Amino acid sequence: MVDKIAVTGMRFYGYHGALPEEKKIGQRFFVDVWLSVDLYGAGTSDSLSQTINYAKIYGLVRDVVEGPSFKLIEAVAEKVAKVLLNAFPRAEVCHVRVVKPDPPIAGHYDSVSVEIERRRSSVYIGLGSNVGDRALFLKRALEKMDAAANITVVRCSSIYETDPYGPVQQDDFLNMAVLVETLLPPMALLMEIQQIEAELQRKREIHWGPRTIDLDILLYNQDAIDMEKLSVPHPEIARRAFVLRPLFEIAPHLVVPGVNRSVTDLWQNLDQKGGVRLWKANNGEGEFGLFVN
Ligand code: A4P
Ligand code: MG
Repeated sequence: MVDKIAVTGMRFYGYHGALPEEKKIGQRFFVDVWLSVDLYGAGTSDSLSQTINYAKIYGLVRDVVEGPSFKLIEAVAEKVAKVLLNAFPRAEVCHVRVVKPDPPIAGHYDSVSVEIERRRSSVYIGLGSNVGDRALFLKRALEKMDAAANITVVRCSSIYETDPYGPVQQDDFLNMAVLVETLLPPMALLMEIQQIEAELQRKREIHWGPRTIDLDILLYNQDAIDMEKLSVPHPEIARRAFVLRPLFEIAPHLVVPGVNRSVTDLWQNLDQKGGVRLWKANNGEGEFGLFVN
């Protein structure tokens, strides 16, 4: 998206800083923001309802910068991006620059600043459970994800009961897939879902073994991520019926980067489609379309 709304050179007086005198005396802060937003509708209709009101941008940024103090301008920038992306669903990307023109350091310089870019990301997450009250663990995990700051559950598949996949002899799983929208970058999202696993008594005893809840990041936008602790798309997607079946239900046209094939293509051409049974259909009723009593 190349269309942008910018408000630059906003000037405020705030109390952010690591030193006690910065918190007491305060200092000047300059802020620039750029929001990527499709402006075609506004440009052709000449209607304010088709765009983002820049007066509101100014007010929201002022409330953050003149509000409670942070130690770091990184934290100020992060809060500004979060507030703006939450306030304006039309904005896809938020670019923020926070400048301290008079920081308390000796020497000659113009200013210090940080610049960040945060975006709304679409992420598919696979859920699995084969210990205890399996449906309750899925439900709790969904509730915790939705309650987490910066994650919203957008769409859920039905729940499927699946034969255990892999070498470990264990009970059948309940599996499902969900689409979430998040402002978190990939590693922060992984940490968040691992925290939820821990809260739901997940123990890491046997690799591929029984678990109260397993949350895997299947896809993060169309990104390819190859880090020590995070591989996205999940490397096993294309081989696993218990992942492809629920994903096929909620995202049939989604293309899996790397293999460059759609979920429909992967599911329909999967050799081992067996061992996946519909356990509870998503009928659109109740919380997340599931879990009506
Ligand atoms: N990690 C790397 N990439 C990712 C990612 N995309 N999402 C790392 C989440 N985590 C990712 O995972 C080990 C490490 O993988 C994490 O610390 C993270 O840094 P884990 O969940 O602690 O260990 P695990 O679950 O035993 O291993 P793994 O490889 O995640 O196993 P899977 O792939 O989750 O498979 N059969 C059925 N029918 N249904 C199931 O749900 N699940 C498994 C486990 C086996 N058989 C199953 C099912
Ligand atoms: Mg896992």
